[in-house]
Amino acid sequence: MAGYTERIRQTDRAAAADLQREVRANSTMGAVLGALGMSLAVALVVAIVGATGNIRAVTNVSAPAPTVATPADPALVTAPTKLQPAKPATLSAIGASAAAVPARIERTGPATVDIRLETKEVVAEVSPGETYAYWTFNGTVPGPMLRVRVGDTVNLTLANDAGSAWPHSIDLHAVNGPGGGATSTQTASGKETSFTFKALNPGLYVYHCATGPIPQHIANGMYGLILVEPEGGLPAVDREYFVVQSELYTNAAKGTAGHHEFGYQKLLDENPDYVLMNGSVGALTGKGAMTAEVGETVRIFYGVGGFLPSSVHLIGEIFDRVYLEAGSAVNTNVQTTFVPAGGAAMVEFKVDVPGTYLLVDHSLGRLDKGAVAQLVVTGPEDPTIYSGATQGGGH
Ligand SMILES: [Cu+2]
Repeated sequence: MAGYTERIRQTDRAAAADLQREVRANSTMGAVLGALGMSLAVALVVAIVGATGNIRAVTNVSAPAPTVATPADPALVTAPTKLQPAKPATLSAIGASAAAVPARIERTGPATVDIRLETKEVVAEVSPGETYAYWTFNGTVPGPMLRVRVGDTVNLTLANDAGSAWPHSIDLHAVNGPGGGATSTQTASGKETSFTFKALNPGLYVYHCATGPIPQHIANGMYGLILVEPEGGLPAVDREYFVVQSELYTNAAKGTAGHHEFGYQKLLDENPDYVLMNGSVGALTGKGAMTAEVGETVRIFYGVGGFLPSSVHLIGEIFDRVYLEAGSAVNTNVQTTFVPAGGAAMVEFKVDVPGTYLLVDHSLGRLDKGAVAQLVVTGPEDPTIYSGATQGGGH
């Protein structure tokens, strides 16, 4: 064993000596280069010339990188640190109230229904001190929730405000017909158009503007929901709310004071600055929160008006029933339901315990971009169901 150990020591000493020689050589080379004022790149060229004598190789190695053309509008690519000042808001609030759901349809047969919508371009705060030029249906984001019954004949009129800089239109996913109505409703400012459709399929559908560039019109706020009630109507519940998730793609991050301009490159990259429920930061929290009493059943009509699919989750509750993709199939006992872009879901649940519940997209980074709503439940506690604190964290 002693002989073996000694061989190891000798090997170690030899390796240490090699290492010391290498370090000395490198520091000598560094000192020489430093004294000659040579950069490492130049030294590399010298080394290659020395090794190969090939001037062409040197030319290739030392050639500068190809010049990349400067983008025409750097603001679309690089977020400025400072924005133009916030613009005066033309509306006090842009976000539609979650409670603005039309009443349940009680009639037992189909009817002819007249719906009139007005497209309007406005400036509003997405958050205090942060303004954005929204494009809207009826001056809110999302646009108003519409409610008809299967078999109804719908006469839809679209008026475009005289102050609009752009033409607008409407494509309702509830329509069977070309463009969902968009081919009939390309409407110049100050004009109006109309078309008629029969609501053949029950369910909850997204509607949106379909005037080019369509992604820009949608991103600026032009979407909403239309419910086509089934025969006999949806089951009665105590409360109904509607929530539409969407994004804003601007030229600065959420929280940057000033006027945010539309940022098309961020839309292409699917990298929004804001992810919102009902159009603005905090639209559905605090004074805008949904409310319910212990023991009540709640239905939320949930749509995705923007481009990011959503994993809809109510922290501390379980959806007793989910109308998958807002069609006719019902799943039960669901923790998180998936809503695709341009799609919707209807969720129903009974609230058992008082407290503040957060409705989120479980891609939770989006919470910091604004995607959160509150449901405030009041009433007596029930320690047989839950005996812990009723306020505080979660996730
Ligand atoms: Cu539009």
